[in-house]
Amino acid sequence: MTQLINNDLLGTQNQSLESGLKSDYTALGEKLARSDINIEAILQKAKAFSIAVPSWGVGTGGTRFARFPGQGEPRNIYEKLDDCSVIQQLSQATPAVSLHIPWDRPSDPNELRQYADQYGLMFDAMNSNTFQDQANQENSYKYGSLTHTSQAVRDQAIAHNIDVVELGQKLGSKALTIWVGDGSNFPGQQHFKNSFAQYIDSIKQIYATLPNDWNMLLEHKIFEPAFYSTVIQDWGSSYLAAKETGERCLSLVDLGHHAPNVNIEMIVSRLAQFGKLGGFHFNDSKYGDDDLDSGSINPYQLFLVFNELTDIQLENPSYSPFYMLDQSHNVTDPIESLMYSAAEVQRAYVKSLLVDRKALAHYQQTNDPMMAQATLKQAYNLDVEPILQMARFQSNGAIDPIACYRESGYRQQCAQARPVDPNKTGSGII
Ligand code: LRH
Ligand code: MN
Repeated sequence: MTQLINNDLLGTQNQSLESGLKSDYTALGEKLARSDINIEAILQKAKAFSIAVPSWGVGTGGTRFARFPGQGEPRNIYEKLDDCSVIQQLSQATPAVSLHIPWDRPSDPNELRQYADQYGLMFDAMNSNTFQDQANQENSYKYGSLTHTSQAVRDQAIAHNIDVVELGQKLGSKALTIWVGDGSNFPGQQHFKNSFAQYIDSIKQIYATLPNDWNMLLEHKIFEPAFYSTVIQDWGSSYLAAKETGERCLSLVDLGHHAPNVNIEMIVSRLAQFGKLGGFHFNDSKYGDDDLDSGSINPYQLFLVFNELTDIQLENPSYSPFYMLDQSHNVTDPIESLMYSAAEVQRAYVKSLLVDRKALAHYQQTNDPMMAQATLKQAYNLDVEPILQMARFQSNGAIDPIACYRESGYRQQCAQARPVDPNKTGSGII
C-alpha cells in the first residue's frame, strides 16, 4: 500500500510515546475493570469505528465574505485523495472518502478507483449538486431544482442525480446523499404543498433507478441558501419524504442544519425508532450552519447523539448508519482538523460504550433524574484518550497524529508541489 508519511518517522514518533501510552492504558483498564468493563472489548470496537471524510473538506473553506487559501491546497480529486490517505494513515479511522459531483467528477472513474485503491481508500456516499449552476447548463437552479415549478428543470436535476449514482457504482459507492437548497426568500414566493409534492415526485423517479444494494439519504436543513422557507427544512419533512419514497430511502442528520439548541439527540432517537435514520454529517456550530470541527463547541451533544446510537445498536447490532464529517476548514490546516475531528467523533462513540445502561434504565424507571444524568456524566467524564491512542497504535497509525503530521513536513512539501493559484481566492465554501 502506498503511504505518503514516512513509516520510519511514524515509528520513531510512536516509540517516544509508547511507554506513556501503555501505562495510561493499563491504569484505565484497571479503572474500567472495577466497573466490570473489559477495556480490550472496548478497544476492538474503537478500532472497528470509521467515519468518512468529505473530499471538499481537504481544501480550505470560506464564507460568503472571503476565503483565505491555505498552503499547498489540493487542486484536483487526485491530490484530494493524497491528503485523505495521510488522514487515514495517521488516524486509522477514515478509510472512506465522500465525493461531491461535479466538483470531483473524474475523467476516468476506473483510474480514480485504482488511484484510491493504492491507498486502501474506498468511496462512501456520493453527493449530488443541484444547488449551483454549471457552465453550459440548460436550465438554472436559481428558483430550485427537484422542487422547481418547471418540469424541465426538475427533469434536469433528476437526470443529474441518476448520473451521480451511475458514477458511484463504478467507484464502489453504496449511497446517494441528496441535499437541495430549494426554498424561498419571501412569504408567498413558493407554494409549500406543491413544492414538497414535486420534491417527492422527483426523488421517487431517482429512487426507481437506485441499485438494490444502495441507500438514498435525504439531508434536511433549516435555512441557507434560502432565508424564508426551505422545502426539506426539518427532520419531519425528511421523514415524510423518505417514508413516501421507499424502504432504502432514509434521512441524514447534518448536526449543523438545526436551529440553535434543538435537541438533535432526540431527533436521532425518533428517526431510528421508525427505521428511517440513514446517516450523519458530523460537525459543530454555535449559531448557523457553521460547519466547525466536530466536538469543538458542544462535545457533550456529540456524546448524547452517540448515547442514542449505542442504545439503538444494543437493540439492533446490525444497524450501521453512514457516518461522515462535513466541515469547512477556514482557519486551520484541513488535514489536522479532519484527523482531530475523526478522533473527537470516535471519542464520543467510545464514551457512549461506557455508559452503565442497566443503572441508567433503573434510574429512568424509578424517576431519579439526578442519578440518571450522573450516570451519563460518569461515562462522559472518563478520559478515554488511551483507548483512542492504542487503537491507532495497534493499527499502525500515529499515537499523536498532529505531532507526527507536523514533523513529516507534508504540508510544506505540498506547498512546493502545489503552488497557490493566485486567481483562486474568491469566496464560498470551497
Ligand atoms: C449543505 C451541506 C451538504 C453538502 C454541502 C457541501 O449545507 O451540508 O451536505 O452538499 O454542505
Ligand atoms: Mn451536510
